[in-house]
Amino acid sequence: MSDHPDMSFGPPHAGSIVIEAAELRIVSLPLLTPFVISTGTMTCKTFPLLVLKGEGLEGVAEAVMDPTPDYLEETIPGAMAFLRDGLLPSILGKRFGSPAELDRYLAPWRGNRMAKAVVEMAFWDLWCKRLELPLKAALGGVRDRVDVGVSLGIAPIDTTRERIEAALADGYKRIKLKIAQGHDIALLEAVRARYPDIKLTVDANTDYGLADLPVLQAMDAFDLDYIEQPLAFDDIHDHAQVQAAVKTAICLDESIRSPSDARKALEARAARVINIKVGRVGGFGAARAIHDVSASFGAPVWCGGMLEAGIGRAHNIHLSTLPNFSKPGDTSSASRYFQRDIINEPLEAENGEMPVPGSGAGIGVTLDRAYLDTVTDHIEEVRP
Ligand code: OSB
Ligand code: MG
Repeated sequence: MSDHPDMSFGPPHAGSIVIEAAELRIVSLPLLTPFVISTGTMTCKTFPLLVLKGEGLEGVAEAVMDPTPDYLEETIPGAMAFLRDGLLPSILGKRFGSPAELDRYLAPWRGNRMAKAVVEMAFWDLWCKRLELPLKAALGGVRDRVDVGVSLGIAPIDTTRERIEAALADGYKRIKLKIAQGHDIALLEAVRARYPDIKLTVDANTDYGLADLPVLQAMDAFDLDYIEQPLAFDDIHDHAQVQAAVKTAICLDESIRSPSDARKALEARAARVINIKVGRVGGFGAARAIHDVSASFGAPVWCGGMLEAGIGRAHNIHLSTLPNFSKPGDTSSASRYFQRDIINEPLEAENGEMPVPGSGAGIGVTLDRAYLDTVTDHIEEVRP
């Protein structure tokens, strides 16, 4: 844990704020339906929730790492230790003039992007409350509602068709099917037979290898908007071979952790579409830079999801208002996942459009503290 002697913490000004204290929780919400992807099954959404406090205000964010390293390397136990013993003690009691200043402060530390993201995202909320600005406005967003689709977990084909029927009835603008080896072509044949014209995508969550090129090429027959993350989580290079061999656009999720990853992937023609998850890439500073570098390549982006509860969902919706988020995102209605959310305001899509929450400052939603306490497994206060 190094200090940053070159950092200057400027004098107090309108937008600057001291981070005085932090409340760190682990929250567990049962999922209404188990969510199955190629790497495993989730029956419960467990996540760290961070509240940063300063000058009478609070900023809040959810972290997206899983209990075990199923999606990327970070884990909840590892992140809790780093946040408690490293990251939070290093920022508590300090004044930051902007989220960009916090990003520069955290930049020397390698990796740990999900842990950095939860801190940066909570600080954006806090800073926006100080400035009395909606997060959307502070980010440079351009719309009041964002197009959304659904992500459907692996299930028997009949079940998937029922879920598609329900999602289309609700007006969702894109159907993303989770696939895995052996659960791909027959699924696509059955779905396309029933729904020849819907906007359809697939997400392999890294389940394929270069040896599977023939299967990936066979997917060209189904008019998919993109094939998401066919190869390994830590690979960009080999995706270029896949993109060269298939007509369908490749979209990268797991393998894009930074703006330079996005630049390299687009330069190498390893993908034509990027999935941005603010919680995966280290926060809004990096998410915006990935948005911008993708735009410079003419590559559309869309906002991914990690089954977030209301706080993380609200952050994602604000991010999705940036102009190059031109494909439907994964921030569908919270009621698709949870019996009850941890916020007071409903986050429900209308005809496939999710309204940006709140007209006031920050993320525009508020914690339902009484309910939150009943779904909190662990709580601690971190002080300087
Ligand atoms: O790859 O986008 C993914 C959920 C868990 C882990 C990885 C992914 C997902 C989703 C969820 O697709 C989408 C959502 O939040 O609705
Ligand atoms: Mg994905």
